[in-house]
Amino acid sequence: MSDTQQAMALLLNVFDKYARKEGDSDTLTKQELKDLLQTELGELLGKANDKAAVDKIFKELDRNADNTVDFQEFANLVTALTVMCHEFIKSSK
Ligand SMILES: [Ca+2]
Repeated sequence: MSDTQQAMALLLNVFDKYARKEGDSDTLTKQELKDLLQTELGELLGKANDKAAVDKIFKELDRNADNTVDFQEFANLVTALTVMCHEFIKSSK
């Protein structure tokens, strides 16, 4: 597998691992998103422990406002974080 394919497989695995914890196994609830952010991205996000921050991220991701985050909505977060990392790497060169 190429690096890109590995990265995509990893993302799908992470999403699946948290989405299956409670309720619908194809979507993330707010609690599942919180667990995912804290466990997988805690260092990167830092403030993910802050309840208001989790609420804000959840609200922004849940574009169709059905109170769950599906994979398509989750992908927006991944894109935003990837762009952020890219900017960071570019600016630190
Ligand atoms: Ca949604």
